[in-house]
Amino acid sequence: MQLLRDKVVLVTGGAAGIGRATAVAAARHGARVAINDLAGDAAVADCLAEIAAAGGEGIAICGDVALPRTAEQFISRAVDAFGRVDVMVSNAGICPFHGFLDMPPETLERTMHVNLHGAYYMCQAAARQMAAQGDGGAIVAVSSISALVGGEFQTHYTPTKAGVHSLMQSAAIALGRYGIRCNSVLPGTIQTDINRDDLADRAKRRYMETRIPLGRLGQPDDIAGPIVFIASDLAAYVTGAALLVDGGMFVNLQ
Ligand code: RM4
Repeated sequence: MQLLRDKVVLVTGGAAGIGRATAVAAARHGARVAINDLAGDAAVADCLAEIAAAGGEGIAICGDVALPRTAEQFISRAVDAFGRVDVMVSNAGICPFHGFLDMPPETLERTMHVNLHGAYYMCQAAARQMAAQGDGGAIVAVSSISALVGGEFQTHYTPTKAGVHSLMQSAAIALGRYGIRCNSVLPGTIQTDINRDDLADRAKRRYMETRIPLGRLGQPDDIAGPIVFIASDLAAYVTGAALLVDGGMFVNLQ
C-alpha cells in the first residue's frame, strides 16, 4: 500500500538521519520528494540515488534553514519542479551538547535559529503554498522527547523542541480552516549524526539503552514510518497532535 501516492513531499535536513529515512520512505510510498540540506555534498547525491532506487523522483534544494529566504526558495523550486506541495516535514535540527553555565551565546543562538526559527520559516512557507493551492495539506514537525523532559547538556536544545511542538499546536488552529493538518513527532534517542559523539561514550550509551523498555536505541527508519502515517490520509482527522516514538523511554521511571 502506498500511503503517499502522487503526493509531493518536502523534507528539511533530508540528506541524513531521520530526514533521509523519511525522504526514502515517502518515495517508497509513492511520493515525489524534494529535500533540503545545508550542504550539497555527497550525502545529498546518495540520498537522491536512494530515492530513485525506491522508485521515486527526487530533487535537492540546499540552503540554511535559519535564513528565511531558504524556505521561500525551497517551496518555490519544489513547485517549479513538481507543481505543488502536499506535505512538509520540518526535520532539520542540531544539538551541540554543551554545559549550561558556560554556554556560548553563539551556540545558543545558532541552535535556536536552526531548530525553532528554521522550523517556523519552513512551516510558514509551506502553509502559504498549501493555502494558495486550496486543497489542504499536512505539516509534520520533528520535535523530540526532549520537548517533554530535560538534558543537562541540552539547555539550549530542549526549549527549541518544546517550541516546535507548541508551534504545531498553534499552527493547527491557524491552518485548520485551510484543511492543513499540523502535527509533531517526538523521537526518543535515535542513532544519527546528531548524537554520534555523545553516544560514543559507552557509559552514556549503556545508560540510555537501559532507559528503553524495547531494549535498543532507535534507528531513523523507526521514525520514518510514523511520519509517513501522520502525513498520510490515514491520519485525516489528526491535527495538533504529538506522536511520541521512543521505545517506551519516556514512561520508564521504574
Ligand atoms: C534527542 C534526545 C536524545 C539525544 C538527541 C540529540 O532529543 O535528547 O537522547 O541523543 O536529542
